[in-house]
Amino acid sequence: MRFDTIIRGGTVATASDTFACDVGIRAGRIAALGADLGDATEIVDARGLLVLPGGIDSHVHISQPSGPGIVMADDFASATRSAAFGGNTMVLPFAMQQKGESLRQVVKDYHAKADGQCYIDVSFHLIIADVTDGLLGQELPALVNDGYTSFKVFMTYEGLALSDMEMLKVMSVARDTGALVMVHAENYDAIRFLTDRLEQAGHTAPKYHATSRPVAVEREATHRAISLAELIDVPVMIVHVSNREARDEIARARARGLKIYGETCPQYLMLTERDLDGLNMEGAKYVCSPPPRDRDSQTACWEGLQQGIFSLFSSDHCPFRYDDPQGKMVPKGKTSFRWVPNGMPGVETRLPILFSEGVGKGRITLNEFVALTATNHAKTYGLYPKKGTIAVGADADIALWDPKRQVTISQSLMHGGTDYTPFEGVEVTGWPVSTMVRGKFVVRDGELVGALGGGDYVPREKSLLAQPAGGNA
Ligand code: DUC
Ligand code: ZN
Ligand code: ZN
Repeated sequence: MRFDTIIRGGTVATASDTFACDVGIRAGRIAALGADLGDATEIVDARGLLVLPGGIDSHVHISQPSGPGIVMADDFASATRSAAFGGNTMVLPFAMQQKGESLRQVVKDYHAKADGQCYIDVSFHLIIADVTDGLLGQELPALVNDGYTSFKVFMTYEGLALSDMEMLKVMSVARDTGALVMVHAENYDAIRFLTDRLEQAGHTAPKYHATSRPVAVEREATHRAISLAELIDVPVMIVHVSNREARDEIARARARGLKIYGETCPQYLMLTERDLDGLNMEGAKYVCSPPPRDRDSQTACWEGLQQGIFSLFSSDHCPFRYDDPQGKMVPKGKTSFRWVPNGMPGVETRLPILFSEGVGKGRITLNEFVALTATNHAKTYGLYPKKGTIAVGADADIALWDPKRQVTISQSLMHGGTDYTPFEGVEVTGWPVSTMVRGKFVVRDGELVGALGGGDYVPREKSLLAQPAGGNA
């Protein structure tokens, strides 16, 4: 039996096993695993390399409206190119509704931005900002039916924050439709109160962004989100958890049998609020929400990954240029941290950081790495087993990974639209050398070889976590 491609001589790792094995690919899918697979149009030599399911980054922001005068640094082309160089084969950005907009129209608009502009596969979560009867009764159920099976709600941010009543209504639709709710958990009023007070005291530098959103703000909202989910009996993913107290809220809920899941991100393992205290506006590079915390929070996030309290490790890639008035430089007349756009780039550095700091330093196993960066994302968001694993029948979405390559992370190595990386100077061991989507190389030996438009939009099934029988992500 002839294959299009055989990846020969590598070590395959999945979320459960590691084994020496060749991979036979036909028509974009994995068609055989084993030794002596025979002949192929192309033989790829993977000796010395790990053959991993391509990373799935299920939390990225691309081309999202970000306030007057602010422009996100990545469009779909640059974000998916950057993701591919980082070993990813799929990303899940958000189609974000703003007040007064039809969600269906928003989704159409995002498709128009993404169509023909992706190097790797994409699928959209929804962001719900305007909880109308029409949205709850018609648009949302119809969109879930059409494969938009997860949506994010915010408990903070001007124009986005939902009231508890609105959260309950959205959760109720999620329960009825089998969709998964993602929650950004921070207390809006508390942040506004603290921000006003800091500004009145003249505390306007970027570092006060962290002061304006202390742990209690996140812990309280996490607790409230969990309580609301318990009332509705709906599974919820608490995204970008930054600290021990919020983590423990999730752990306690799970111990009580609730389907409450957690995600953390590289910034919460690698940065602290001291990074926001740079010269001039340097700290603005690290302004994101929730903010990076302290060493104990980093430890708590590692433990969360090790103990399965967090099943997802995502980037929360939300890129703005630093040296740019449309990015992190506060525009004239807007004098405080309040106006610095929240978010940092990270889609290209997520995998090397977790591999090096996690697998390389003995904190997690290689199989846990695969679960946290690919398989669990596919299970959580209705893509498994088509995506997120190396198995016969799965899409041939593969990262060829050099476990020994030593790299110092630097902006000069990045392929996205921003002008900085928050992880500048971090030394990692382990690097993706090639990325293949549905059997075609997008990045090969560090060179972009994929075609713009080679990435497809992928409609999704319902989350395994939202099925009555539960899932195991
Ligand atoms: N916070 C978010 O909620 N989203 C994007 C980036 C950020 O910092
Ligand atoms: Zn968020
Ligand atoms: Zn986000």
